[in-house]
Amino acid sequence: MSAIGTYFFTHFNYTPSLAVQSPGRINLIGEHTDYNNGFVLPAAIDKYVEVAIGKRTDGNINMAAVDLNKTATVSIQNLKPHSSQWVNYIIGVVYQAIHHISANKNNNPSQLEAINNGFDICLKGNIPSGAGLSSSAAVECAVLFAINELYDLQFNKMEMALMAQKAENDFAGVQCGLMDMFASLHGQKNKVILLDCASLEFHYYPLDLTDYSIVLFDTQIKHALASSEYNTRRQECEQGVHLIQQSHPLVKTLRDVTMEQVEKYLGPSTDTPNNIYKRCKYIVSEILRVQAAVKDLEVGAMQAFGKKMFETHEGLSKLYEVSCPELDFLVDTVQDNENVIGARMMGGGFGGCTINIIKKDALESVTQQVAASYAQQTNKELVVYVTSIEEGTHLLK
Ligand code: GAF
Repeated sequence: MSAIGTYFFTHFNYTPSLAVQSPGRINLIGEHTDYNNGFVLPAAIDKYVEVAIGKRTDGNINMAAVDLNKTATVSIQNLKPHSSQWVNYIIGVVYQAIHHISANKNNNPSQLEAINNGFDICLKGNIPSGAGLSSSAAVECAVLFAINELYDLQFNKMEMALMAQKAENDFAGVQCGLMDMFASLHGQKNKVILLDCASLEFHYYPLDLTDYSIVLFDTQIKHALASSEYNTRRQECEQGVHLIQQSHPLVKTLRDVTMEQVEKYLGPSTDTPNNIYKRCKYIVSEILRVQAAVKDLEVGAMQAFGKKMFETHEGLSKLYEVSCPELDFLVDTVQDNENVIGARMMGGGFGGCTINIIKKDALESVTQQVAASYAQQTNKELVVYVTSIEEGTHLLK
């Protein structure tokens, strides 16, 4: 039995029907572009959440979170946002699954009946929470994948990603985009995925880093993604779109907007609030940057790719204003280091990790140097993850 299966047995005293592993994610480039219908370039990583699940017959969902040492029970008949956020990550996707099945006119009533009988679920993981590696998306995807298998619901991965996003929006209260759930479910070993968040088309690129490693430097500052700032950025982008729409009614999102339009309708010569101008300027340039970065990847121009990562950081810090002093310090520290070809803050921001592409030969010396300066500057320990790119959500044998 898998380790998570054993935990399940300890809690519920019977053998689970199945177990699932679902990874966290990195994102090479394309930050805050997902909810603006732009492009992102994420990958699944070697940090994950595991769940084991078994059927019940009394209509309850019994949950055991091993790492938190907590349990909870709710009735499946009455799913609504819970006071404990970890519970929301589980019941939010169950609610979405039930809703999705009920809304489908050709649904199979026996599926609804089966899922309404409830289940036991046990979860455990090693994704540091608040580090910007999408531990919550990994939980949502693991639970959804598990119930999809358990009840043979036949959802495809994109449907599950969209349902998990809706669960995060409606139950966890974060107006996040699709990237994290998409990456967790669709990851493939040693490949990054270019996702077009407008058409939902995606393409895998082998990431052949040969002499380089992807390294995450964790500031240990807990990002408060659910805090108002993330949702505020979204609103500011929408306000920018709204202003441009008055002259260009066909513009629906910042994906449809050019840099010239940003300057003309939102720039310093207009009376648009400066924040709206800065946010939109960053997003429109980042959407273009991801497309150019993918061309670098295609021809193996990793130095050019890395340079774009630094540019992204500059935009996130100065224009989008979602960085923090610790993240800026970590990027500044490696900016002129010839062994680091690219670095930037990653994820929602306000803490969490920077992502760095570092020459393998120099890995130890660079990390020691960065850790020492970080400790001196902040009095905090730098936590370092050398990451590998792994398979997305899957059943555990
Ligand atoms: C968080 C969100 F959940 C994603 O949807 C994305 O917007 C990201 O921040 C920023 O790129 O991880």
